[in-house]
Amino acid sequence: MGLKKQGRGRKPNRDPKGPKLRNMLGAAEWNTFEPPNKDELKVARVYVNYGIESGVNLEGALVRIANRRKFPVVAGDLVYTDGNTVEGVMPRGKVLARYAEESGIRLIASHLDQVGIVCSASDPPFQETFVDRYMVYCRIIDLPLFIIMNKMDEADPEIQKRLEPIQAAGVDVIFVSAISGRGFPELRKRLARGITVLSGMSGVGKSTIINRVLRDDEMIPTQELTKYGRGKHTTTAAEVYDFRETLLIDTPGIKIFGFLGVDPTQVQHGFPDILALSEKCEWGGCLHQREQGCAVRAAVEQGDLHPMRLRAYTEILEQVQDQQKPEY
Ligand SMILES: Nc1nc2c(ncn2[C@@H]2O[C@H](COP(=O)(O)OP(=O)(O)O)[C@@H](O)[C@H]2O)c(=O)[nH]1
Ligand SMILES: [Mg+2]
Ligand SMILES: [Zn+2]
Repeated sequence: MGLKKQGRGRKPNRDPKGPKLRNMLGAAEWNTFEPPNKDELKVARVYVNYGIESGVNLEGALVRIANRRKFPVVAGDLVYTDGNTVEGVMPRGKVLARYAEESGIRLIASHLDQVGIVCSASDPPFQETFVDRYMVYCRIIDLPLFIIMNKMDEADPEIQKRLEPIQAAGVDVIFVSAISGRGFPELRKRLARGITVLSGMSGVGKSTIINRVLRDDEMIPTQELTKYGRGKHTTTAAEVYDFRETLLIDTPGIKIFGFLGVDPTQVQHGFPDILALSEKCEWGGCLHQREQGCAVRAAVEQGDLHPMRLRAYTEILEQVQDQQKPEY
């Protein structure tokens, strides 16, 4: 009895770790709210969340409105407003979510059509495992993904070869240099497909790319960007930029994705080589750990699959399993 009461007393809906998040990746309805008087309100797009306020695009003007604790908002959100405060949040479509031990799952950006992972061909060095994490997440929520390989003006000569397995798995790679402008016509064409989140480690060149994309396009004068406090870099927050008929969202790289509600058997969908091998596993729900008759582990032992691949997969599997622990 006492237990039940306690359970009800918690506020799962407002707690970022609450059980409502279980369906977040599927529907992204978490913490959305349709106000009863929505006909009297306007709809604005959140460009950046400053904490107590958000910078929103309201009928073409960038204005600041007050956030409300009960409706946390992220870059890309469509919110209802009277022009002064956030009064509601529309359902979010596809989202990017990260996870941290201390804070649980946090949304980063919403209403996404595609993800561009920005990587560097020189410094910081390219890491396949960084791409793996995005592949798992994006395959699970069916969000198109491509790679922007930047700094091709000083590329590591091995880089093209290292990308071959990723391209073979169906991921497009656009080779660019934000310094020389190489690859930018192709990049702009790709970015025009829809709302694109650009994500990548610090220092890979995201800000330089966005500046060049916008400047060459003559859509937003650079002084407009600085006027709204951009350019000075806050790597923790996501920010929206207008690009042609659509939007670009700058975000920091994600180390651990928010995988809550994801079934551990889905993880292999981000690893096409492991997925193909798994068809021969004895067990239907084989996770390729200690199961009998596992074809994936057998392939590693026979030298047909690089042990790094199984390790990369297992690392993400453990994150997914960790986030399923009942304390949430
Ligand atoms: N050589 C080279 N350097 C670049 C390129 N793009 C960006 N950089 C440099 O890389 C550093 C980090 O760029 P920045 O855009 O701040 O990276 P961000 O942290 O991802 O936003 C800066 O010193 C840029 O001048 C490129 O295509 N080639
Ligand atoms: Mg930056
Ligand atoms: Zn197996």
